[in-house]
Amino acid sequence: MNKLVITLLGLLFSFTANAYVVNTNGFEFGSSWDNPNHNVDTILSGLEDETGSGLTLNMISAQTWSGIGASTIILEELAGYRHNTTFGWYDTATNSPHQIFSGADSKGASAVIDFGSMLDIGFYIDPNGVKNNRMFTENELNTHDDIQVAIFEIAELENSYILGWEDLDLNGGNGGDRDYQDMIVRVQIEQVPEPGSMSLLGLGLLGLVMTRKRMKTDA
Ligand SMILES: [Ca+2]
Ligand SMILES: [Ca+2]
Repeated sequence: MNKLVITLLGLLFSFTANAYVVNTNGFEFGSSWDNPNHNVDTILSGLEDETGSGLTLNMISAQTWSGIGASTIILEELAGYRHNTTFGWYDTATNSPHQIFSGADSKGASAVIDFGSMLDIGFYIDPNGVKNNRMFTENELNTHDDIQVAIFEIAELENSYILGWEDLDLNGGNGGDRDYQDMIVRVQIEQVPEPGSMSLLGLGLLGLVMTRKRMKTDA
């Protein structure tokens, strides 16, 4: 029984690398016009988290989230528009915008947001601070349905994502450099705590222990 518990704990807390592993799942980035001349996947693979542990970033197509709030931090801004571009969240029912970061906010700026209730939300940027340039995590809201943000799920952390924005209108493939690093933001979605989740985990362990004991008795 002790061995079983130790093995489970080991799986929960073991990390293997010291940098981020980035899986783009076949998505192709362009050649960046910015200095440094890197795409978002290269930049993210060089990141380290607070503990120096490695994390796995899987690119996903999820474009909206459900939650009661969020924690956000700007990881990087590399574009010419970086002094003016704003970032915020919107209620998908109304598309009403709520600014989180102003253009003056820069790398390292963080914020905690309360949605006011359980909502379906997305995130947006206003490139160069111009509302008419607005780009959304829901690509069907963008001109030509363009994907203006690369969204990565952090595999080892709950409800944690990294958004890498391309701030030039891709214009159906005729614009932008597709480097998706003009603004890189990490977000953690706050969800309603599930009081039963810990006791369910406990029941699962108990089930495993009981099965093993029964096998021993049979043998
Ligand atoms: Ca800025
Ligand atoms: Ca770009």
